Amino acid sequence: MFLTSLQKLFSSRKKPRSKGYSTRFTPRFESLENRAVLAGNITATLAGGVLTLTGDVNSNQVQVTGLNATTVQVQGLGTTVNGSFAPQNFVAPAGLTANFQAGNDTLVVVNAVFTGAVNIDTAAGIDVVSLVNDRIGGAVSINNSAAFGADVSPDTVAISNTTVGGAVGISTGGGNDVVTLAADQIAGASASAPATLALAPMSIR
Ligand SMILES: [Ca+2]
Repeated sequence: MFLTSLQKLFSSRKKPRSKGYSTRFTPRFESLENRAVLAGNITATLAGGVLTLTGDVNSNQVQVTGLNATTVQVQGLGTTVNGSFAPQNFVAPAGLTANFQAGNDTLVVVNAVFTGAVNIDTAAGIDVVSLVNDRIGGAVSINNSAAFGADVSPDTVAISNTTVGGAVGISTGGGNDVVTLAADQIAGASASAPATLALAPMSIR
């Protein structure tokens, strides 16, 4: 009885579709991700063992992903890399240097292995730097240089599940910035441990 009522309910809501309806109007959806912003271009080069990412004055967004122990992939997120939206692989970079100039820039580095140093300069703008699950043999420097005007914007820096062989220096400039360190190993000391010693190699200015 109940089922029969349900069946009637649904069958009554079926209305005959006029012929040709499905071909009369075909909505097209364009990817918002690609349309949202033309977020400039990042030049990626590997020279002298250092992968260098150089942004422009636009808001650059890019992710660096370690595919294995030696290969990293650079993928623009709305931003082109060397003029292309296609991911690009770089083999055996020992270190990473990023200069993103002005704009609201985002750099995410995931699962990457670098035997050397990581130096990131996001300059002015509302910038986001995130290091996740990386193995970095050298030091890590993250700062906002004044080369493109004094930084007064809120920036976000997060380093999690990452091992750093050297010191970690973070300078986020002006603005209400948020720096988060979680479950990291810095110069052999655990940053997650509730000890002053764990934070000794780190500077936040
Ligand atoms: Ca930029």
